[in-house]
This record gives sequence, structure tokens and C-alpha cells, in this order.
Amino acid sequence: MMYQAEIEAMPLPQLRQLQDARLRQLVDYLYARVPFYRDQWDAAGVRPADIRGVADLARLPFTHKSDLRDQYPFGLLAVPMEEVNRIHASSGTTGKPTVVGYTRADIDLFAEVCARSLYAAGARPGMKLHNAYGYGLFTGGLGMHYGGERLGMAVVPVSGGMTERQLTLLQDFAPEVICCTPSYALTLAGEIRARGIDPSSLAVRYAVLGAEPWTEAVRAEVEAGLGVTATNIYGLSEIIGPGVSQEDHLERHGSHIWEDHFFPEIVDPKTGAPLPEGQDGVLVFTTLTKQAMPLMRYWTNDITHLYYDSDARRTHVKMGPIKGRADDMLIIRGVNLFPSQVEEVLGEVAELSSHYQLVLRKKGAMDSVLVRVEPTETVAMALDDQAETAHRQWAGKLRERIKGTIGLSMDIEILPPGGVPRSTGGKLARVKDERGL
Ligand code: DLL
Repeated sequence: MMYQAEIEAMPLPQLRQLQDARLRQLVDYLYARVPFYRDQWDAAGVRPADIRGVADLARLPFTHKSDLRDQYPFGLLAVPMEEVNRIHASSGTTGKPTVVGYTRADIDLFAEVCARSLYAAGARPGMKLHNAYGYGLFTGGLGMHYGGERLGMAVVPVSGGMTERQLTLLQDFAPEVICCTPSYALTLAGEIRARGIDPSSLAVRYAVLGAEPWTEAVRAEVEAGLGVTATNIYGLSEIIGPGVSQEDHLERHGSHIWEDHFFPEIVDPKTGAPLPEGQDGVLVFTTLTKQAMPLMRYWTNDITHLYYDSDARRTHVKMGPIKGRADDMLIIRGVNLFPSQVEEVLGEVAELSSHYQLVLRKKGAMDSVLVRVEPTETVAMALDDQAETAHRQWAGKLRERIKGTIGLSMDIEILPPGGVPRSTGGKLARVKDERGL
């Protein structure tokens, strides 16, 4: 499976026709098969025939994560269990996990969009894929595994963790492509450096990073530290897993949403009203071709914007980086704060690395934010006895920039290299809440 121009570069009017036809089928399918949707649409006074195409989508209610929880575990399945081939689940921070079922055709689709994504990331048939996403209920491991196989790669199912062994395999198996979380790519880059391994001695050339938000500063650090071109892959279990959108390795600006299968909308986080191209809001997806558990207007909670890029080699709409999740948003002394905003500012202070942690505390009645950061190793090594002065300077610089761009005064703590918690393979929690709420 290679680049499919007839799909990926399909003229937009044709793409809309395809989406409209698929949506009409989906509406009939869900209405006939899933009581949750039938009841929801009946209550909203919308009949399947009212939905003639994606332009009518806004007439239908959203599906929220809470709906998946209410229907736990299998209430949203549109097929009998005999037709289900696989079940994944994502563990929320609270309560029951979110369950997703796949038919054989869904698994096939999952492999296809992951193969398409890997190809866009630079992977080619015949290359080896070091797959360091976790295997298990998490969709990252198995999703990328099937995608790599579909593309014709030799997949090494490493899974997360056991960094020592990962380094051995990277050296000995000489994979050209690695996929993992961006925070774990930083861990690997740090360990490679600590062992004095020259990144250019490794065969790895492409890194496909996702499952958590990351920034251009992290990209630069991973690219230098591993000797790769790093691209973004986005997805979520409810929609399918990884492979919902992917950056092109030559463009590296915005991730194409594979909208022949996943129709995106951006809506106002408060009112749910559709927002125009370019405006930040909540990303909402409708799965156009899934069988086992198709979702209508699924509210992802992820904040980003959509845009069409006429310079791109593909026509499918692009999404910007995820700014944060609507439920990650902190309100500190009345100011809305996404952790990623701090990460952005951090990227502007050259002496400091991309590793950071936010600690929330109470200072009297007020919330305070402590930013824990560390200098890059090169900078730290060159310091000698000047450390204290340098630390004070960097802390001052960072504090000022944060105040200037975000509008909040934060406390800064500079730790020695390695002082900030590292990813061990899974998703990394950047915020430590010590407020005891
Ligand atoms: O994280 C699927 C995945 C696996 C994507 C491997 C990419 C690579 P969930 O565990 O259900 O699925 O978590 C989905 O993770 O709603 C976002 O908040 C976040 N997320 C995923 N990819 C990105 C990304 C997988 N590239 C949730 N940038 C999503 C920012 C991401 N956030």
C-alpha cells in the first residue's frame, strides 16, 4: 500500500460527495441499529431523511464521552458480538474505561489509515518499524503494528518501557522508523546522549510521534537527539486509535485528517456552534465508514483549528497541533491556562530543555503554579561554579516571558538535568495537583 492520490488528493467537491453519501448511509444504519441514537434523534426531532449531507450535521446532537460511559460496556455496538473481532479500551482518569469494538472490516480500515499515516511520515515498504507504543488495551501498539504490516514493513513489537533494551534493539536491528510518544522519544534521546552514542550511527530516520501534545521545541530536540525527521500522528480510541490524522514528512506543517473516513468539525466549546476555518475550538468527529461502533459528532474535548492548505500535496483538511484538552484547562486566579502554553514559552528559552512539570499549590486562598524545569545537558555541563547565578537568570527570564504571554506570575524551580520526571513509555502527566481539592 502506497500513497493513494485518487483518495488523498481527491478534489474537494468529489470528497464532499463521497462524505455526503457515506453520511446518509451512516444515519440510516445507526437509526436502525443503535437505540441510543434512535432515542436521541427522536428526542431532538430529527429524522434520518433530514440529513442529506455533511452540511446538515449541525442538526444532530453531539455524542459525549459520558454517553459511552452510560452505555458501558457494549451499549453502543451496532453489530452483534459475533461480528466483533477486537475490543480496545482507554482508561480514563476516573470511572469506567471507554470501550470500543471493531469488526473485521474496522480492523482493516484501522490498518489502512495507519499504513497511510506511516507512508506520509516517510516510512516505505521494506523498512523496519520499531514500535514503542504500548501494546494492550491501548490502541497505539496494535494500531501501528497492523499499519506497519499493511504497508509492508518488518514490525518490531517492542511496546513501551525497558529503555535499555530499546537502545539495544535500535542499534542491533537498525530500524529506519520509530514510533512512540514524544515524551518517550525525549527519554530515548537523553539516554542515547548519556551513553555517548552518536545519533548518526543509528539507522533510524523517521519518528512518528503522538498520543500526547508536543511542540516545535520538542520536535527539534527529538530530531537532533535521534537523528530523525519527526512527524505528528493523532488519533483517539473512540474514533479508531492512531491514524485519524498525520503530518507529511516533507511539509511538517499541520496534520491531514483522513476525511474520507473521519469527518471533522470545530465547534465552540461553550455553545457547540460550528466555528469557521482557522478558529480554535473543540474538535468533533463523525466516523463515516466504521461498522461495529460508529460515532456521530463525537466531542473529543481536544482544542485545535482546521485549515485547508493549498500548498499541500493532499487535499484533505489539516488540523493544527492540539492546544490542550478542554478538561485539561486550568483556571488559575481567573486566567485560563493550558499546560501546553507553558511548554511553548519554555521552547523560547534556549538554555532550558523541554522537560517540565507544573505543580499546583495553594498559597493561602490563592492558587499558585510552580514550574519545574532543567537546563539542557550541554548548558549544565558548561556551568561549573556559576550555576546559582545562571539559574537565577534563567528563572527570571522564564518568569518574565510567562507573565508576558500568559499573564500569570509563576514560581520557577530549576532542577539539575534529569530532575524532572521522564516518560517511561506511556502518556506523561505534566501537571501535579497538590492543592488537595
Ligand atoms: O492516544 C491514540 C494514539 C496512539 C494516537 C498513538 C497517536 C499515537 P487515546 O488513548 O484514546 O488514543 O487518547 C486520545 O490523546 O483525544 C488527545 O487528547 C491525545 N492525543 C492523541 N494524539 C495526539 C497528538 C490515543 N498527536 C487522546 N497530539 C486524544 C496531541 C494527542 N494530543
